[in-house]
Amino acid sequence: MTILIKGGTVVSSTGRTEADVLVDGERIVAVVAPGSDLAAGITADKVIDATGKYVIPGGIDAHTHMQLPFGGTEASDTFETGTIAAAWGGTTSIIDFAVQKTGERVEDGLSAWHEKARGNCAVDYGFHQIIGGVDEQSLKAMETLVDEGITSYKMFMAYPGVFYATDDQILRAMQKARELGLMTMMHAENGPVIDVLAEQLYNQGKTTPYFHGIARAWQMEEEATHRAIMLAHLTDAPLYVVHVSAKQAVEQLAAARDRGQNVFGETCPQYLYLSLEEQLGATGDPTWGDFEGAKWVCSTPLRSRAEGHQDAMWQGLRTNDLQMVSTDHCPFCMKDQKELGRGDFRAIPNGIGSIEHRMDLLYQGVVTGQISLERWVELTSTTPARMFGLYGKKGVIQPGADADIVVYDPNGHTSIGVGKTHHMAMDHSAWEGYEIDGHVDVVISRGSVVVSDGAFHGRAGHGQYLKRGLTQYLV
Ligand code: DUC
Ligand code: ZN
Ligand code: ZN
Ligand code: ZN
Repeated sequence: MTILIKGGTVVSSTGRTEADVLVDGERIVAVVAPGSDLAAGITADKVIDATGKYVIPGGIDAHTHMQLPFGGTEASDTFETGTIAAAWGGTTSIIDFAVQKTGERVEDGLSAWHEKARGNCAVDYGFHQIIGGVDEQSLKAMETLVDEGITSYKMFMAYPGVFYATDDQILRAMQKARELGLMTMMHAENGPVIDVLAEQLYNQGKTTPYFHGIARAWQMEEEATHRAIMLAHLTDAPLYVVHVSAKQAVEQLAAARDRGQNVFGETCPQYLYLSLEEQLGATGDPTWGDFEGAKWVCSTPLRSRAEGHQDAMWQGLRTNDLQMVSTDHCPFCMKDQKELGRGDFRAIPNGIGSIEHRMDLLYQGVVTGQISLERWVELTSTTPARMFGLYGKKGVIQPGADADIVVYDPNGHTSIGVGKTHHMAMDHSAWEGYEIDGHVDVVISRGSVVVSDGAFHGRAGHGQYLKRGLTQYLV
């Protein structure tokens, strides 16, 4: 099967050009100037008219949690529903986190994750490995990850009793990672301090979702980010800080990068657009809020707009002190899930679902002049591919690359909300009512048209496991 995408503007991280794109089977085979002899000679089984539209490499969401057991329940998107929602939104690859729980063997955690995903994904998928317990066994197991195509692993400075790693454990893991070439990913929040603050608030009767954000103070994100950076400096290990939300954490990343350290940061749509004030405002009670606020409980938390955190995230994206935008897609329904924390914000499962909207939401940054069109592609596809060892196959439109392509209509429109464009397995949307200038028109995953004409044509099982190489982003 050959597909010709004709008349569009092909956008890469470095520029844009009018070009026709020819797909043969699962790969891109030619990118040619329109009107050229070469273009005139091309015939294809299927022609997609992209006139007036952008032709971009499929999105790569490098931070998702399908079916994650967490907070006494399990993230509500399966690999099937979550990757179908991804496809709808122009994301053609995800990197999910396989979990080794404390006390479990890394190999067992990983094979359980393969079991969940295999045969169920609508788009391609890879894994990072969560190391939930650093000991001799797990350090040894890290040695096998590269062969499994897993070249990054994550630790948590938060969640004592669940995933939490102490500084001495982090040091050992980073030393091992340095030896193996693995990228260390860090959830950088000081969990033990946050848990004390949360308990104190609870004991004062401050039990609504709003206090989740108060307890998870920016000081404890800045502090943990700094500590992680120093441990990375000491061990000469590259470091990738996930879900950065505090302005002060960006400053820590910027300072480390100015020193020449291989330190990187990711933010998420929620930290660009949503704030603690709006979380409160969306509830009935202007002082402490009510349970509605649970929809926006995630960690790191939404932060104060008055303090300038959202502006700092956009600035970090422009200055390249933040390199990527992933979702941290971790969906929970209100019913039976978020509701576990009614009366005690500490028991609300943490997470927001955004996998379907990342490309659209970030495109609004282009519309409002916060980032360039090229930077949009870089943040959502090209850098994720380079950062996590997929570049060439993914993240770029060029001959030889997988035919993961999105035709994006800048003149289209997308209304976000349950009952509108919503395919995630959630009974609400953190993005309800958002109106998007722009529209994901056609999505091609490894040569198959999975979304077009407002319909899903893909299937669970089309998505293949991505064995990733080492990071290609180091200086
Ligand atoms: N943050 C979330 O919001 N959900 C899952 C885990 C995390 O760190
Ligand atoms: Zn995290
Ligand atoms: Zn996460
Ligand atoms: Zn459209």
